[in-house]
This record gives sequence, structure tokens and C-alpha cells, in this order.
Amino acid sequence: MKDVIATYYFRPRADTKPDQAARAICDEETTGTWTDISTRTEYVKQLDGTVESVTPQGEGYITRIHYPAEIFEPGNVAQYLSVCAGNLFGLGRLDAVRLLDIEYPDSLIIPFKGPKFGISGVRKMIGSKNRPHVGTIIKPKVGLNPVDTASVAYEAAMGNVDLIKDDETLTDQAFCPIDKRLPLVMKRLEEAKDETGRQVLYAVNITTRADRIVQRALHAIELGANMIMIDIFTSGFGALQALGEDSRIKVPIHVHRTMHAAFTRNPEHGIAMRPLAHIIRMLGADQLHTGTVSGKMSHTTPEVKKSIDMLTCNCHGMKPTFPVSSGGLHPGNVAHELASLGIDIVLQAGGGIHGHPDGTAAGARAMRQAVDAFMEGKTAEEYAKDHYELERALKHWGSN
Ligand code: RUB
Ligand code: CA
Repeated sequence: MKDVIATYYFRPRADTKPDQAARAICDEETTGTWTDISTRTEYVKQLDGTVESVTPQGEGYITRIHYPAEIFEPGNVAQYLSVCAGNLFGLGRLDAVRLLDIEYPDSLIIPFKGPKFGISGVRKMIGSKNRPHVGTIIKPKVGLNPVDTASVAYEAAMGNVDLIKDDETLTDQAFCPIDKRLPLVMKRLEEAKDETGRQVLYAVNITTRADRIVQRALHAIELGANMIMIDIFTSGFGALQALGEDSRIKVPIHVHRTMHAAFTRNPEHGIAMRPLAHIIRMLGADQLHTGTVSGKMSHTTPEVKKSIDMLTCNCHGMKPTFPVSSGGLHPGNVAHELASLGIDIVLQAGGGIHGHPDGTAAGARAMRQAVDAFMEGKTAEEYAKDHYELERALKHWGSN
């Protein structure tokens, strides 16, 4: 394959034929514009795109468009997206258009190394084999001081979570600065480790402007961080790329996707999560949020699965990225998540742990018990008969 192939769903404006609409995308993103131009010489035309197909789907059409590899700058994902996900979204001849997938030739993938750790590397740090990981987001997402943040982390670790993370809006605010929070959390996790023998990861949110993120990551590592977290869409792809490519950063990168729904949610217009997940894996994410099949956030199961397939496929010679299911999860919907998405997944619960009637440690235990029940082939209800924390959780939230 030498072209980039982008697949779009689109719905043309009433006065535009489907083929013309697909052609308009293709021309706009390669050598054309709205009118013929005298500067589009013969040698330039060799870089024309091609519309491979236009097939009806629902209210609109699916098209596959080939862009010649030569119009891409290898290694520059900002530029890749300016072509495949650029001006086309604003074309007036389309009432709606959604980017569903991008396939790249090897020459455009080779510059990327992918995750440093991936699923197997993160599993090694935890010492887990064939089971899902359980994580928690410290809640409330903002407001706790460093001492209380560390206490919540300790409680969660005592309840046997694998991962504790900051929420997307907590970075380095005055009420809970990284310099105070991170050493305290790591200290309390050491205390928990002394008692349980288990290493827990803490993903500290280092999100900041792109030109400072490496410096912040290195500082966090100096302070003892064993995982870092970044809000990818608000920081920008370049920030993740800088972290992924820096050999001094020897901890896994957890990637949160806050803001994604602004472009992934509308089924007719925007960008599906799959091509974004692809890029985020290429750039070095060890873990990435891909959504849930239950819970509080809007979701469609096939789309979640397509993103997970992209993160975990044996492709490009890259390690797989650990998919993260998060948003309104609690012990009662664990079985549904695992049955739908498989066990190579991190299940994260914020409210579903800290909202347990008996507190954080009990909530963490209940999540782990719900996972254990699934792994032992039992329903949560059966398992709850002799697992008190799970019983309390199911009574509190029910199950689906
Ligand atoms: C979940 C949470 C996550 C969102 C993100 O908290 O804070 O940021 O789920 O969603 P809680 P996604 O467990 O209390 O709902 O991962 O799908 O982008
Ligand atoms: Ca959140």
C-alpha cells in the first residue's frame, strides 16, 4: 500500500450528488480547490487523490479516499490530520461528514515507535497476568488538599486497586500542587505496599503547555512518579509525542481523552475515536481511555470495540496500548464491561469506588471482587453471598 486511505461517512447537501461530494473532499485535501486553477500543472496532478468507492449507508454514504503518500510529511501527525481531518469538515457541499478510519502505508508509520511499555509492560509492573486491571480516579476531581489526596490513594491501595489516577482537571493548582501531592501519594503507596506487598501505580496528571511537558514529566519522575498522565486533546498530539520519544521518560503514559466528545459524539459529523486511538498508540500511549459499554458517558459498543481493536491489534511492530474503560462504572456493571470488551482492559471507577457506602477501601475491594467473580465464571450476585463489600455495592447501585 503506498497511499493513505481515509474512510468517511458523509451526507451531501441536497443539490450535490454523492460522487461530487466525495470528489470535493478529495480535491480539497490534495491538489484542487473550489474552481479550476492554472497553477495545477501536469506534475502537480501526479499528487491528485482518488475516490475509490462511494456506497450508500443509512441516510448518507461511505467513501474511501486515497491520498498519495507524497503529500504527507513522515512523522508529522499534525500534518497527517490536516489532510485527513482538515478543511473537509467545513465544506458547504456536505451537510455532514465523519472520519471513520485512516490506513497508512509503512513509510508513514515507521517514524513512530509506539508505547514504551504497552499492556505487557504495565502488567509486569503490577505482576498481573490474565485479568483486567482495576483503577480509580481520585474524587472529588478537584478540591482535596495533598494530605487528603494521599489518604484517599492509600485507602484505594489497601482495597487492592492496581492504578490510582488524578482526574483530568487536576494538574498543578495552588490547592494541590504536584510538588506536595506527588511525594505524599507515593509515600502513602509505599506504606500500603509494606502492608499488602502490592505495587500500585499512580498516574499524576502532568498536562500543561507542550513546550513544558517534558520538563514537568522529568520533574514528576524525580519526585517518584511511576506513571504520568496527559489530557491528549487539550494538550495536543505534539505534547504526547515529546513524552513518547524522550528516552529519559521511563514510566508508562496514561492518556485521558477529555474533550474528545466534541468531535467523536455526533454519529454523522466529526471524527470517530478509532483513527485518533491509532495516532495516540503510534505516539506512545501506554494506556488510553476508549469508553464503556455501560455507565455515565454516551457510548456505542461497536465504536468502543473498534478503538480497542486498533489499540491491541498485532500491527506496525508496536506494543499494544492498554484500553481503559471509565465513566460511571461500579461493581454492578463490571461483568457487562468484561463480557463485551474482554479482560485486557483497565476498568476505572471514581464514584463507583469512593461512593461505596463503607468508603474507598471497601469500594476498591468491591470492584476487585466483581472482577474476581467474572474471572471465576460467577455472577456478581452469587459472589456477593460471601463477599460483603460486593454485596453492599450491589445493594447500593444495583447491577446490569
Ligand atoms: C470517571 C471519570 C473519567 C470519565 C472520562 O469518573 O472521571 O474522566 O469517565 O470518560 P466516575 P472517558 O468513575 O466517577 O464516573 O474515559 O470515556 O473519556
Ligand atoms: Ca474525569
